Amino acid sequence: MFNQISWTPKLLLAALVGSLMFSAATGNHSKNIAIHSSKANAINQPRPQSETGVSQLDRIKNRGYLICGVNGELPGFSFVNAEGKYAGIDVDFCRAIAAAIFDDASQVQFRDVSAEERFEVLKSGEIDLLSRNTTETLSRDADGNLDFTPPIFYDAQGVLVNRYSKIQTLKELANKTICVPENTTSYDNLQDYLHQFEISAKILTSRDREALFDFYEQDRCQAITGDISQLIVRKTILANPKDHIILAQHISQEPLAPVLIHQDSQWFDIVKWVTFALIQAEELNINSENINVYHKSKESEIRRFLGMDGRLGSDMGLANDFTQRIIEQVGNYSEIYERNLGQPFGLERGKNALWKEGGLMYSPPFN
Ligand SMILES: N[C@@H](CCC(=O)N[C@@H](CS)C(=O)NCC(=O)O)C(=O)O
Repeated sequence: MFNQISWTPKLLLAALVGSLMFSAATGNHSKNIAIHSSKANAINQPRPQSETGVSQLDRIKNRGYLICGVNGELPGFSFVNAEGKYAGIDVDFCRAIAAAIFDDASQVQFRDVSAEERFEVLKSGEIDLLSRNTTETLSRDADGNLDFTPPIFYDAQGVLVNRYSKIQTLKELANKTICVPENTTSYDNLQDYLHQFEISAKILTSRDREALFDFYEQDRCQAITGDISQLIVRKTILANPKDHIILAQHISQEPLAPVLIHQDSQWFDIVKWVTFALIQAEELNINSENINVYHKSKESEIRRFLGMDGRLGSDMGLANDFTQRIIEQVGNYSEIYERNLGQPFGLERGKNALWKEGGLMYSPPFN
């Protein structure tokens, strides 16, 4: 089982500090990736399968490993932990894909990409997949020749304030300064919101999330906005975490989903059905601990799902038992969620619960 860490507050802090030090040591963003010139992009640009005859799956198999673009500095989603290993829900998702393709969840290389460069790096062909707390929006989907696979985390945009500021509603942000990261939906949504509700507040922005939290702690801004998950995680290392609250009102919904280039429907199907396999495994109560019991199952739904009958995997160019590989090596959705977000940060499942428990997580049939 991957990165099974028992998270104590100390370890958590060490991990987060370690991750921040790592980023400082390597230069804040774009640690492993430089944006190529447009000429280099043109050379690297993966051409449609119809033109090259080489599918994305074959490219990955020939290379011998998957390349995933991640945030790299966001505990719970993707960061380098105290043991120097990448961890987080976005990271485990990439490992699940590697397990499905190679029967080896470790056959994946992670590259840190900033919010600003993420879509260009994906389009340049340097990464196979962007698994980086990225919100699905129509303009991103349509505009950039990109495809979003199903969300792996349903988030919302929230606002963090000091509880002694007495700010309780978004309207009370009038005449205050609000910190927000650049090149994000958080920035666009904040502008829309202030405009729509005629709230006159100042916006203080930066590409550097850590700088924004510094501004907030120095009271250069009286509120900070972003995906609620990251506010919850980052709040844990503020000087006095209990002094800060997330307002009950939300600015927007932020479905975070993996992204790939719109060019190869087999690759899209693989990434999509790996997501569904994680959800379906939870729904069928199959996890990394009990999967052996299910090898002897006589239920046709389970036999098909685990690839003992039928050819669901091979129809997509994978092994028929790709779901077994994922569950054995990485776990089901619930295991991934608890390992990365539930246990370390106490983040409740909420919208990320299965549909039958009131959430939005739902898999179409494995038929
Ligand atoms: N989900 C939002 C926000 C994601 C996001 O990139 N958030 C900030 C805060 S964690 C970030 O990663 N900033 C660091 C950077 O710009 O590289 C989006 O897709 O735009």
